[in-house]
Amino acid sequence: MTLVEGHKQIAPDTAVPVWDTDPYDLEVLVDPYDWWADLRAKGDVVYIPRYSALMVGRYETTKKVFSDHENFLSSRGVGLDDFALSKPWRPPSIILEVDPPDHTKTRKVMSRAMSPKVAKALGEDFRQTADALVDEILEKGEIEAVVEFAEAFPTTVFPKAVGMTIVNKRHLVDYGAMVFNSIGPDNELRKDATTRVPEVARWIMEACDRSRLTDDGMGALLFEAADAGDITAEEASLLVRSFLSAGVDTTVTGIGNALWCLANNPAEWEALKADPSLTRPAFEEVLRYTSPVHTFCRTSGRDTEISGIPVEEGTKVICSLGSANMDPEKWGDPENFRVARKPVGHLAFGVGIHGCVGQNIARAELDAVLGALIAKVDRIEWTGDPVWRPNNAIHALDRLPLRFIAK
Ligand code: OVM
Repeated sequence: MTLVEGHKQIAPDTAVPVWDTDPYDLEVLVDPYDWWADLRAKGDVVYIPRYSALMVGRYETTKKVFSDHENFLSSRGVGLDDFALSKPWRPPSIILEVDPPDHTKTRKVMSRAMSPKVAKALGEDFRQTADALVDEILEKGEIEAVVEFAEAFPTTVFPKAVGMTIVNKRHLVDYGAMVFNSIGPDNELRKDATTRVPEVARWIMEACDRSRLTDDGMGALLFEAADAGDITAEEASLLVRSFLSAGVDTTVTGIGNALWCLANNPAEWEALKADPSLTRPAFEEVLRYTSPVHTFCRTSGRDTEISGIPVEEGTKVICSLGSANMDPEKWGDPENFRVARKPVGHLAFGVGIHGCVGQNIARAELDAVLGALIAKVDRIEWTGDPVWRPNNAIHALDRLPLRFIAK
């Protein structure tokens, strides 16, 4: 069998449009919007010869593939490597890279550890931290907001929420970037990420050990589930690793992208300040408009179809959540960032049984951050040009030179 990017080479159905392009080209990753429009224009599903994979980016099709966990598996990896054929770069996640019935048990434990009740209890600390951080930023006036705001907030509140006693903020941010770059092809981004794997991954696993966690955080809730016999202690540690894989870089990106949206759309910032009840909808619109996680793959576990087109077993399907979130068929005027849109059904958290299990925590973090901004900040202005940072799965900023002017 010929392997391409760690998965089986496929012979696509003759009815599938062929598009000779690279979804992971650096230029596409830093400015994907026109490329996404081209992807949607090609059809419901396209064949990407470079990676011998299918790709979807229209809203309805992407949602359908993502919702269909019986045909489109996660257990064979959510990147281009097929775990049935090539060795994963780390022991697979027992909640992300898994199918039912195994998934059902770990998902339940993780949902409980990040329930609305847990998120609500964390809200107080999130708000205090956000208030203090915004005060600090207003004192400085001009900042590089990726490091000084977007990274600063989650790396302060999240390890605390998990109950970590050893914290290395740099490792936490880098590990997230590694995990997300690793679900792309074997390009420079992935190679760069993996050169630092041994050091960072060892630190991460140490930090996940029960002995390194307090007895009152979200981590402790997982070990309590182990004590109750719902999962094993090893599984609890691996689920703490999932917190650290998926909980830092994503929320860092959410905050950075929110600042980018608000600085670029002063009238929308004014509308938000005038009506703080739009805080939650504004964050949902940031998610729709910028898709912090832009791409995930699935693998067909059997011969199946997408939009009537045959799909053979073992086919990687690259799903562009970012493109789906900009599909005019679904959104009408997707290119306008509108805080009052209320974009119900956006795919930024995914959809179906693997939909983001941490979304309550993410929303609580952004409630706190946006709340503090609304309370204290009058204007958010550029002091230079924003720069995007390419990543195989994350659509994030690298630099946000901003000025914050107090009310
Ligand atoms: C994990 C995990 C979960 C969601 C996303 C992610 C690719 C990782 O369980 O490790 O990043």
